[in-house]
Amino acid sequence: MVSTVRILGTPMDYGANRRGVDMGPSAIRYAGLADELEQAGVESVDAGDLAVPRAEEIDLDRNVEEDADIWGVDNAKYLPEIADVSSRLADRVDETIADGEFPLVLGGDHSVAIGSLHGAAREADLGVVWFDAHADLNTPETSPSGNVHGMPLAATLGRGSFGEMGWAHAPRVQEDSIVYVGLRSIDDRERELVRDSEMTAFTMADVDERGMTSVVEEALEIATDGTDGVHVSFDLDVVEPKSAPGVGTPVRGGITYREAHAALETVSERHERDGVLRSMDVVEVNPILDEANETAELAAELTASAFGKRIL
Ligand code: B3U
Ligand code: MN
Ligand code: MN
Repeated sequence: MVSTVRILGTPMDYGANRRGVDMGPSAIRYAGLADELEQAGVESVDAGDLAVPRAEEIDLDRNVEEDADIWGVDNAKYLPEIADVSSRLADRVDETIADGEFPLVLGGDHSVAIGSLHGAAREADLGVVWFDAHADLNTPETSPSGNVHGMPLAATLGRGSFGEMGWAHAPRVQEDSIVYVGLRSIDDRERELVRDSEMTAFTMADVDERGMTSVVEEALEIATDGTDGVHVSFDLDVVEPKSAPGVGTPVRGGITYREAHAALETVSERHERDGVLRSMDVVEVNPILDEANETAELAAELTASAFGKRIL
């Protein structure tokens, strides 16, 4: 069982350059996260949301020019704002672990992982299991969109130039301890980066061939090998859009509702055996794109599966 779960809402949408994903933390709470966690038998405390200024308050033209002039980075939208939120989030995650609680970061877009990984890897060698349709390994140099939610792993690994956000490089996250599950949409230049890296990538084809349980068991083997614990980063767009319609960049052919539960049940089984889970984020829920808050409900349910909720 995990220690008390501390919910750290991070309503950041700068990385997706799209409004709505900032409402993710509220939508997941509204969908019954606290009840779900109770049913999983874990205690939780809600630490509220980090302060994130609204995107409308920020002049993006100013921002882009200043990014280029001051930060030396011209293809990473809202980078100064993301750096500020990330550094505060990293402190909160680190503090939570130091207090003996379990950080559960609710995004927001996937750029929140820059802060959660940095915080979780301050006092530990950290393995990572990254559930996502996308590889999120673009750098400002390779990104086709300039959206930082496609770049968090590059920032963590110290690849590409992030100007003054270079601090995001977390040396205690080693490439060969990072494992992807569910990949199916990778940009051309990003594909080279993944292929040339030491990360392990389980694509949808691997999930088809081997089954989810076996894939996640192996992912955890790799991520725990030589590390002190594992961070699970769960991007809801890894799930088939029919079951998770409320995400900014849906990609057909994702994991099913059942596979998603099986994946996180496998994580929790492993955690029950040897306490490997250190921190987690649940990201990219955008309730505006979802008529019935179905994606947030799924996010809440899946979190409970990760923390030990079972059918019987
Ligand atoms: N790889 C694309 C698209 C993308 C990445 N992450 C999401 N979308 N959610 C990019 O913009 O980097
Ligand atoms: Mn992602
Ligand atoms: Mn994604």
